[in-house]
Amino acid sequence: MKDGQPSAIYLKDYQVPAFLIDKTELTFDLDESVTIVTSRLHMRRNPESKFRTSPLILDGGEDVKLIALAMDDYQLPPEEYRIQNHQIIITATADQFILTCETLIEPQNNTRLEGLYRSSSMFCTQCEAEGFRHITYYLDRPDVMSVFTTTIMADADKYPVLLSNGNEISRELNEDGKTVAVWHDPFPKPAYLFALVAGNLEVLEDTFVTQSNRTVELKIFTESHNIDKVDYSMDALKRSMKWDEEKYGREYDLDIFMIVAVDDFNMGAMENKGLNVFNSSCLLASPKTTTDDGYQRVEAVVAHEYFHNWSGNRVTCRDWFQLSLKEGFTVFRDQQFSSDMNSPVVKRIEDVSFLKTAQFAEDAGPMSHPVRPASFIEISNFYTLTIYEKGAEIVRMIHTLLGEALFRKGSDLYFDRHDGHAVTCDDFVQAMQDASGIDLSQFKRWYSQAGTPRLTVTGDYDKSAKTYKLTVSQMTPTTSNQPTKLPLFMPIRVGLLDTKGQALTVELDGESKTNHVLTLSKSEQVFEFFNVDEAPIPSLLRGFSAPVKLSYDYTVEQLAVLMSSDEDGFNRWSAAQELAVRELNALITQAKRNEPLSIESQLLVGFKHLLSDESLDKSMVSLILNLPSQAYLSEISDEVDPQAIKQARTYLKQLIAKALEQEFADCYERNNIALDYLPNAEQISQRQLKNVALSYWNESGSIAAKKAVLSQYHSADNMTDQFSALSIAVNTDHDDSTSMLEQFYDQWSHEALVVNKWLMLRAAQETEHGLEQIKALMSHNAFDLKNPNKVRAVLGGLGNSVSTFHDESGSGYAFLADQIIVLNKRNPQLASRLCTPLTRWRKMKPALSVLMQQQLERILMEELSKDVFEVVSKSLA
Ligand code: B3K
Ligand code: ZN
Repeated sequence: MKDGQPSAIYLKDYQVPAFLIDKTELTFDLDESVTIVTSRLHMRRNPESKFRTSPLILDGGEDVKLIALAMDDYQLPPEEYRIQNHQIIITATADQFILTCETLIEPQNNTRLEGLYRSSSMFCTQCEAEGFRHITYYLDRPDVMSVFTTTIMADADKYPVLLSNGNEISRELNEDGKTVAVWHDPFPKPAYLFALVAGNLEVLEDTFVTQSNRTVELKIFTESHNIDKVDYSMDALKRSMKWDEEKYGREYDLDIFMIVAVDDFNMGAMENKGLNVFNSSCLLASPKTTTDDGYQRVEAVVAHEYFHNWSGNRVTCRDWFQLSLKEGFTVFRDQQFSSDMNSPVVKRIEDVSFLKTAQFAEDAGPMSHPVRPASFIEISNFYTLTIYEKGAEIVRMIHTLLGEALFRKGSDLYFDRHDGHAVTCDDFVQAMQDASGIDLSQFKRWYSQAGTPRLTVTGDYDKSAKTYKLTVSQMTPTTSNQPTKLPLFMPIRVGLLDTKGQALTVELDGESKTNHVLTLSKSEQVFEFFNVDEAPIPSLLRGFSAPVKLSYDYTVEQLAVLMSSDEDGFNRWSAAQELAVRELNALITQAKRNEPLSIESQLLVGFKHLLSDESLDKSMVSLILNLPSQAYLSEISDEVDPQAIKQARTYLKQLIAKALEQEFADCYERNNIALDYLPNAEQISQRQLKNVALSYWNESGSIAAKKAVLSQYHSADNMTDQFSALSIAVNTDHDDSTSMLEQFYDQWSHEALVVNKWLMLRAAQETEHGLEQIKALMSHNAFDLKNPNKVRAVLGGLGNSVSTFHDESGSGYAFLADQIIVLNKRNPQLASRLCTPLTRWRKMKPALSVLMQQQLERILMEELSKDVFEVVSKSLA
């Protein structure tokens, strides 16, 4: 960092705003060269602020030019205000006044993709968290809630669609050929929920009748070539609206709900009031262009953004430290929704597997932070897995502790009590406590303490007394800035099995059943079960009832029993993972020592059984067959050797593939049935199993399998099957992989989202000249540095390629650092996200660690955005 270093802001310094804005009237005169924004802010001093004479300070950005400033129609001369650090400071103000502010912005030059910018031929906005200040000067903080009226003027031919939040209250054509549309949103909201869209767009329309019988208009807008791909999103939206009424009693409140798809977008989607803006990758779906995973993502994101209408918009965050108030709760809600729409156990396994791979890694790294952080330099860096996924786990634990009925009582109280207000995580927990009568004071530590707790469990059976004692101890390793950790309050769901896998009905605290919830609150606690007829196998942390790392010294035989018989589906998967991890770790150790790899795999018997038993859930079987990922094995390693992990995974997969070649072939053939594509749970699980089986079968080296890969690739009528076959071919150096890749590009070059999949697959390819390939991709016609999806496809793909990224010369790291340095100026949010793989440097084997560190140090020498500076400097600290 060359000049002065950006400084952190702290939760402990929070003050209520000195001024409020009751009404916000905005006028946008949109144009391709300059856009003029005029605001009329109806302001008054906040009676709750103790600072009765403090100056008015409005946030702005380096890209906003002030043209005129007036107070109650009196033009302020330059000596009556000053601009400092992009803020306007006005020392003398009345207690109540109207501030008029005219600013000039250039959306066409906005490459940061926050504020107002252009994507393709449209104008669109992204204001969360602090984008609004790049549009005009404002009190850009979530606890300033205002009623917005927005006037949009734009060329009628080029921009027939003009949208903002709320309802359209008028629309007319000016004599200069511009349309003037006025939108009014009756619900007070913070500026981060403001949105504007202008473009030449097509629309899919539908309606939804709410539980109180109001008809809501639903509109999804896209560019014309994509309008055939939003039927599924519309369906998901209607299902979400219904589900939120039934599950949470939440009804939609405006007369219209709109979604717009844009191509250039920094994240997945944004919940602006009444006008959600989506990355097209999270909205568009069609069988031929979208995989099953893509469909499920669309369903989840549509639901997530819709659910924010209550958990985020009607009740919002007091300050950005409370981000998880809306994100953790809304992720929990979208997880529940997807679980209800599909298979609960499969959904849980997928979510936990993601949490344990990515959030646990974040929690153990230099950016580790509590779910309610105590400080930050750049809030955009805190849209993290900890805020979202761990935040959702915290809400899930409350749900487990309270049970369904009391949890609903708590959420009703929360929404009623805080409707229209900006509140804190404590307010959420308090509502849950008040509604249930359950003391959650110790539980609140989950919000302030970072790091993943470790649980160690031992069991002690007393044959004569028929009792079984479980001793559970917890400890959370220190994380940056938090040397001491206190014990946490958490639910641990457990059951006991006999040696054949039958559930034992046992007594705890006077209750006899097969499934108990223990509440752990101390560093060490003993739980005693009665009427235990034989020495049991404990099934611990069922459903992953708390986000912890658990260790219990199971024998291989016990794991095999859990894997085949536990009544808890999640723990069946978990036991299989544990077995696979043990074998992979043994192989990784051999690889690290340069020994020949060899193992007697205990997985074969279980896998053989899974492949032959047609009564089992196909998704579950697929999930169990998938070996722990490269990323997960890295997360659980003390010292990461990427090449050794890759070698171990390949070895074990081939060993299983060869031993069970016939079983995989049969399983593939049985499930390779032509179907009219539907993205439902039944079909998805069938395709999932078929493609996992094909992947193993191909790994066995069988010629028939190679033919099957090629034949599936060419005959597939849906993207799931086509892309699975292509990925299998590319990742195993199939003789036809080059021609398949070429054919794929030719077939899909007109579909941006499919091309992105192709970019990612090629970028992640394990080849000798990987870096040349990456460079060629970045100069390919299909690449565009302005489009975050494409950048993530190529540079994310690079991060996944062991041979290219972790090349021992350090060339992969240096290349990524080069790109971060370029993007740091164009799009700081994107640049900062791309740093993640380098931030893991301390855990890498020494030869690689030092090379990563050097690149971080090189980045730090540059003139950096706050975003990149924060991540890189914290990583090196
Ligand atoms: N709330 C937005 C995320 C905004 C990210 C800003 N850098 C999407 C979501 O979580 O629903
Ligand atoms: Zn969200």
